[in-house]
Amino acid sequence: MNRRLAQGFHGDAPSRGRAPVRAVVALGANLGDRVATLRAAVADLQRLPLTAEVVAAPTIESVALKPDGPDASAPAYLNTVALVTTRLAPSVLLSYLHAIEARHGRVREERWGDRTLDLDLIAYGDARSDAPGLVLPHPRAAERDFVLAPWLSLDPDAELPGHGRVDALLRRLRGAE
Ligand code: PH2
Ligand code: MG
Ligand code: MG
Repeated sequence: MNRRLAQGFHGDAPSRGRAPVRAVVALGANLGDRVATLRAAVADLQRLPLTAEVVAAPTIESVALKPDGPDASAPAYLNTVALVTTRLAPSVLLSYLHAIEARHGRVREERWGDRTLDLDLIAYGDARSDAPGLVLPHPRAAERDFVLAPWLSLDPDAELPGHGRVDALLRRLRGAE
């Protein structure tokens, strides 16, 4: 795709002078006032330094996915995706995402436990990374309808680096259900 975007990944290099990169952020909430929390989190993204053009998809409701599969007895999620054009390094952006989660009362306890807010960095331009704590693209994005569908609604030509077109991934996922 875009070489400048691919070159945007430089670990912890200083932010100044970086080319803007389009990052994909998935938002989810299944506790508290989900609508208000997601709205506030998108506003927080819009206030990030070195960041412009935050566009969020309409929210969708989805059954909570737990390590053993979907769990209809858990509170349902509201999910959305935001496209964020940023000059922040990926590790810095991720730190800001964690800070926004913490500001909205996120407590890190059990894996995939219920939460007031979850922000996942799904993709950062074309970057691929196996760095612990910063795997890019997000390792489970290709299997998540609640990530792919809102993303596709914002960008009909979206591609998940290393996995191909999001529309094809979503069709395959839905066909497999
Ligand atoms: N996030 C999880 C675990 N399970 N289920 C839904 N429906 N939506 C989520 O955003 C979600 C989930 C951990 O990241
Ligand atoms: Mg998540
Ligand atoms: Mg997360």
